[in-house]
Amino acid sequence: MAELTQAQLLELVNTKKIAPGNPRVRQLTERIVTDLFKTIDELDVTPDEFWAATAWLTRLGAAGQTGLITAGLGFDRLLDIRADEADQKAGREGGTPRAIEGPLFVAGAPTSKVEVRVDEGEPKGEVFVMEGQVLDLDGQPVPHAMVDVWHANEKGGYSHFFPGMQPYELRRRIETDAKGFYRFRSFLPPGYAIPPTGPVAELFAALGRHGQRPAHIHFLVAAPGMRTLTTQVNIPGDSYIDDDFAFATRDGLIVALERNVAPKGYESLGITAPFTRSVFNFVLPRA
Ligand code: MBD
Ligand code: FE
Repeated sequence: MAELTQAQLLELVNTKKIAPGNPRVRQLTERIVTDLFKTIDELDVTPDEFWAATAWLTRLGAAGQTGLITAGLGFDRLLDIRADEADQKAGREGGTPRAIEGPLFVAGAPTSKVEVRVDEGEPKGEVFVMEGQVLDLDGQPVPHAMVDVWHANEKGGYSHFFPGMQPYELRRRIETDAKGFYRFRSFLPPGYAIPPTGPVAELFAALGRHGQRPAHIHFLVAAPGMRTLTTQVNIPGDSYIDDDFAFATRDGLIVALERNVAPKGYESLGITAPFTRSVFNFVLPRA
C-alpha cells in the first residue's frame, strides 16, 4: 500500500466497496474523480490551490450559492439545451421555449383566480400588465392552469433571499379561467446582479466576468395532462439582454411592450392611468 502510484490510487478509489451501493452514483463519482485526478496532474495543481478550492466550496454551500454558480457556469442552460434536443428527437417540438428556473423560485405563493396584482402599494416602477392565455399546441385553451409568477424588486432582490422583503413578496399564483386566460399587474422589474460579495462574486472577479442578468420575469405554468413549462420573459431594451450571466435569454421570450394603454377594463387591477402592457400566451405540449 505504501508505494501507490497515481494510477493505482485511482483504481483503488474507484473499485473499493463492501456493498453494491448505487451503481449510478458509483459511475458518476468514478468519472468525476478520474477527471479531477487528471486535472490535478496535468495542470500541476498545487496543494494551496487544491485546499483553496475546497474552502471555496465550503463557503459556496454555506452562502447558499450553489444554484447561482451552476447558472453562471452554464449548467442550467445546458440542461435546457439537452431537454430541447430530447424533445426534437422525440418529435415533441413546439410550444413556448423553456428557460431556466434559476435558484430563486419559492413554492407555495398566494393563489388567485384569473387575475392578480403581484406588487403592493405605491408602484416601484413602470406599471405593467401582462395578460394572455394558456394554450395547447393546437391553440385550444388550457382551463384551470396554474401560472406561478415571480420577479425581482426595484433593487433587483427576490423575496426569501434578499433582506427586508416580505414572505412571498412579488410571488403569486394565478389560476386561469375556463378559456385559459390569466392576467396580472406589477411593475417592470430592473435587472439582477449577483450579491456583490461572497463566493460567486469572488470567482467571477477571478474570471473577469460580470454577474448581471437583464430584466426578466419568471414563470412556471402547470396544468393536468400538460407538460409543466418553466420559463422567463425578458423586457426589451435592457443592455444585458444578449449578455446574461446565466445564459438564459432566448428568442421568442422577449415580450413586446405596448405603452400608454388606456386604463378602461383594467379597473379591477387598480389601474386608473395609462400603463404598459404585454400580451403573451403560454403554449404547452401534452405531457
Ligand atoms: C436570477 O434572478 C435568476 O433568474 C437566475 C437564473 C440566476 C440568478 C438570479
Ligand atoms: Fe431571476
